[in-house]
Parts: sequence; C-alpha cells; structure tokens
Amino acid sequence: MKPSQSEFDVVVVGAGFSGMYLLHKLRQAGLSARVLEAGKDVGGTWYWNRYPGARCDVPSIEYSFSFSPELQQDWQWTEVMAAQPEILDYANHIAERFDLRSDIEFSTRVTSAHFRDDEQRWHVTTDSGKEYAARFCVMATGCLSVPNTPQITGADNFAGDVFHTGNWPAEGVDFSARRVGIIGTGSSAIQAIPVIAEQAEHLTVFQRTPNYTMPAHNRSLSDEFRKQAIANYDEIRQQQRESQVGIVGYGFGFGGADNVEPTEEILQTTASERAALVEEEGFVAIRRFADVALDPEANELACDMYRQQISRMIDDPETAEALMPRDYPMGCKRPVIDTNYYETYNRDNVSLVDLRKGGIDTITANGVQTEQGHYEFDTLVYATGFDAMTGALQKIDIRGRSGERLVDHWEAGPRTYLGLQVNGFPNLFTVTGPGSPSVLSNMLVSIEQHVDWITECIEHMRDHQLQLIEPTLAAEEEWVAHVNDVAEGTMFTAPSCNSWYLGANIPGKPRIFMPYVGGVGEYRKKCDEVVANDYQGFVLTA
Ligand code: FAD
Ligand code: N01
Repeated sequence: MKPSQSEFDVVVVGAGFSGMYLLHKLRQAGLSARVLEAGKDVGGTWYWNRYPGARCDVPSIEYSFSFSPELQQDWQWTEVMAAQPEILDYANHIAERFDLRSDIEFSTRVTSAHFRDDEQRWHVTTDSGKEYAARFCVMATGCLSVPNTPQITGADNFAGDVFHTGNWPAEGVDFSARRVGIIGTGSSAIQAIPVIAEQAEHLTVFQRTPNYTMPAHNRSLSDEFRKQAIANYDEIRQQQRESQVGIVGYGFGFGGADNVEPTEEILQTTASERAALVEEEGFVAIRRFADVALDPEANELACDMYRQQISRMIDDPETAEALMPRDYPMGCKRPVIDTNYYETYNRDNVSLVDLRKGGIDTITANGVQTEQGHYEFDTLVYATGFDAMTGALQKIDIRGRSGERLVDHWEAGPRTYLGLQVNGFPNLFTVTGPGSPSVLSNMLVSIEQHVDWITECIEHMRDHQLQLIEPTLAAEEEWVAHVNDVAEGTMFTAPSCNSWYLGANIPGKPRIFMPYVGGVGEYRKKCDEVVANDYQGFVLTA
C-alpha cells in the first residue's frame, strides 16, 4: 500500500464479505481500489457480533464464497451452521489468501462522500480528515452494521458494565458470578440467552415482543458429508443462484417436518390432528404446511400450534403465557432458529419480564424500573438490533449531483434502481442495497451477484470509454413500485407486523418494506437482462 496515495479508480467503504470480495474482483479487473473500514480488521458482521452464541443460520457449506474453486475445496466447515469464531476465521483466511489487507485502511470511518460535478468524481472523507478521490464509490457498508440502542431514560446512570450484541468486545465477557439483564428477544438475544444463562448467576430477560423461533438442530459435519458436499459444489451453487432465497438446504434435514417440502394445507386439518402433530414433532410440524405463509387464517392456526408447543415445553404456566407470540403473523419477521432457547426458561437462574404487562420506565444505577417493579442486576446487555439497511448509508453525508443529499432523496424511504444505484448519484453503487433481495436471502449469494455485476459494469465502462452511470428517475420509480407490489399481500407487510424490514424498530423511520421479495433467481435474471439490453434503465455517458 502507498499511504500517500489518495486517488483511485474505486473507493470501497466497508471490509465485510462485500468489501473483501469487491477488492479482489476490482484488482482482478486491473482497477486501483482502496477499502476504508471502521473496524480494526476484516469480517464486518462477524467482526462486530461476537456475543456468546452468535452463529449463522444458513448451512455453512452454502454461507461461503463460490468465486474461488480452490478456496471452496480447501475450506473445511466443522458444523452444519458455523459459529461466529469459525466464520471470522474464514474471513481472515480470505484476507490472507488473497492478500487483501494491503489495500484496506482499518480504523477508518467514512464520514462523507460527495460527488463533484466539475470533476465527475467522488470525494470521500474520513473521521481522521483524510480525503480520497475516485471515479467510482461503492458502499459495502452492510445492512446490519449500525447497532440500535434505544433511548431509555436514565441509561447513563447505570453503574455496571453495558454491552450491545452488535458491538461485542473482542476479548469476550465473563458473566460468571454476575447478575445480568438483557433487553430484547430478537435473533441475537435468542442465541445469546441460553449461553449467558449457563454462565451467569442470574439472567433477567426483558421481552417486549415474544418471537417465533424454531429449533436449529445444529450438529457437526462428518468427513463423509463434507467430502460429498465439496464434490457437489457446482450443482449446489447453481441451485442457490436460481432459488428464492439462495439456500438449497444442504445439510438441513433434521427429522420430522424438517425433511419434508411444505406441501400440505393446515386449513384441511382438524384441531385434534394438529394437536397430535405438535405432540409428535413439536414446532417443526408447522413446516409441513404450505398455506401458512400465504393465508392469514392458516397462519393463525399455525401460531396456535406454536403456542401449544410452548405450553408443552415451559414448566411455569405464567412464563409460558409470556413467551407466546400473539397479534402478529408467523413469518412476518426474519425467521429465527435456536439452540435450547425455550429450555432455558425452565432454569432456576432465569426470569422473564413480559413488558406487555408494563413497559420499561427508566434504567437506574443498578437495574431497570418497569411499570411492574424494579429488577436489579449488575451487567446490562442490549440485544436491541440495528438501524437496518439504510442506517449505515444515512450516517454518511452522501451528496450526489448538484449537492443533493441522499437523506433528502430518501426522506420518504429508500429509493433505488435494483438496489444497486440511486438517481442523482452517478457512479455510486450499493452492495445488497434496499430494493434488492439482500437480507431476505443467503447474503453471500447476493453479495457475490452484486459484486460481480458492479465490477463487470465498471469494466464495461472502462472498455467503452464511458465516464458516468446513473439510473433514470423513471427506472427508479418503476423499480420502487415493483418492489412494493411484490411485497403487498405477503406476511411481511401485514399491518400488525413491526419488523426491521419495514423500519418499524426505529422511531421516526418511514414504514417501507425495504428488501426485494421477488427472489434471488428472478432478481438475477432481471439484472442480467438489464445488462443484455444495454444497461436498460441506466444512462451511461461518455
Ligand atoms: P457487513 O458485514 O455488515 O460489513 C460492513 C462493514 O462496513 C462493517 O465492517 C462496518 O464496520 C463497515 N462500515 C459501515 N459504515 C462504515 C463507514 N461509514 N466507514 C467505514 N466503514 C464502515 N446473513 C445470512 O445470510 N445468514 C446468516 O446466518 C446471517 N447471520 C447473521 C447474524 C448476525 C448476528 C448478523 C448481525 C447478521 C447476519 N447476517 C446473516 C447478515 C450479515 O450481515 C451478512 O451475511 C454479511 O455478513 C454482510 O456482509 P457485508 O460485507 O455486506 O456487511
Ligand atoms: O435485532 P431485532 P437482532 N425496549 O431487531 C427489542 C440478523 N441476525 O439483533 O420486537 C424493549 O431482531 C425488540 O423488541 P420488539 C437477523 O437478520 C441473525 O436480534 O421491537 N425491547 C426485539 O425483541 C436478525 O433479524 C442471526 O418489540 C426493545 C429486539 O430488541 C437481525 O440480525 C442472529 C426495545 C431486537 O431484535 C437483527 O437481530 C442474530 C426497547 N426500547 C442476528 N428496542 C442468525 O441466527 C428494541 N427492543 C442468522
């Protein structure tokens, strides 16, 4: 790396899997690139989210890159779904294998990115005041990279240690002999709670909305299974790319309805048949029914089966009742899978505070004051999620043509063409941006597709002496309308659903369904068609 150099073909913001693969591809294309990363090392999500229990819920065989056949052959995953340390090892291995660190500046937060009309270049500024100029700027800033800490009165008064699952200390936290309070029961909390409970003297869980979660049935991968998977990689990758969510399910199949395609209809079953299924198979019985995802009445029957299984699993009836999700459909939020989540509530050292009975008033020096009483503990964990999809982009002062600010363009919610570009912001790309399948998919499949598309676009421009690319307003409007249309009528946009997909977890954020629900296969076809039709919907200028 030449430290003094500040002009590049491309500046990339973020060194998670997106930024890492981008750097590799850009180099292969013979382009000069610099990656700027706020963290001290690579890995993004897997660098920041080191909370106990953190792991992937996509089969590791599939939550991995396909771009290098050698990497794919060499890397040996140990479990069906890898834990955070193993995924971070994988990121580090990639950084070393492809010598990526030499073009990444760590501990460098980008604060602004301005397009200069006179130069037709982006000027990118960092928190240390350094400035970079580049023809292209790619935001690989992540969809879940800005932790959300709710503004609760008195938060600063808490005298003990405070942690956020999304910004966990690299050295870890020893919870032994500690009384711990955790706020939130989303995916992160559901992974962390069973592990913290095993260590802590006592754990108090503050739950505002109970979640739907299915048992993960994670297990080690046998040598034989791994060998077979690696030998079948070409086929697995092809299927992933053509699928709805980028997952073939290689390695899933844990017994019961986990093994079957959802083909049955819950609406055709009787109450006693459903009860018998719950008795036999537990939560996973629900997976056999195809209509649950489509029909609100079917969905409610599935929710009822779900609650029956909670009753069966939880010893204390009051705790069981508190854990039962009601009033919103199953499948409207990001699916959650767990290991020993409900079992944990049968432990003597775990208590659940159902905030539906009375919310949090204040945080005090030694606990949380709710409308139901005061709960004491000495360590506080926020498992309160992220300002998702738009958060990282809107934290940067991004200005396009004529100084237009991205936050203004997105005042009523994010607007993009294909989740790749924004009208008025030439030569700025977003990886897995709003309007693309992104968080509704196996992200590594979507990241590879976006990075390939972006790099090939930049190469095309170079080879044809083109300076600028930008979507037309009409193409952007049409795409935004299409993204909304396909989400309409799905469980995702049910009026009772308050998911981060809709921005509903952040006060004041416009309620818009942000990712594209049309599926990674269809989306890929659309992106390829756009290119085949001479970058239809984009304006490319010499
Ligand atoms: P990130 O990994 O988020 O990386 C973005 C990087 O950009 C970060 O390192 C950040 O520091 C940096 N950055 C942001 N803003 C700036 C700035 N202004 N200046 C400099 N640097 C900046 N996806 C799945 O498909 N399957 C899973 O099982 C799965 N599990 C997950 C579990 C957790 C706990 C979380 C939080 C997410 C999970 N995801 C999962 C989604 C996950 O984010 C993606 O799979 C993937 O890792 C995203 O990679 P990325 O490089 O696009 O973004
Ligand atoms: O965040 P969340 P997360 N008072 O937003 C609660 C990925 N991920 O970090 O539902 C009290 O889901 C909030 O309550 P409510 C995955 O994409 C994947 O857990 O708003 N509670 C909720 O319970 C996931 O979807 C894995 O009522 C408050 C919780 O905090 C995404 O990351 C693992 C509150 C936040 O849940 C985010 O998951 C981990 C308040 N003021 C993460 N504010 C895998 O397994 C918020 N809450 C792959």
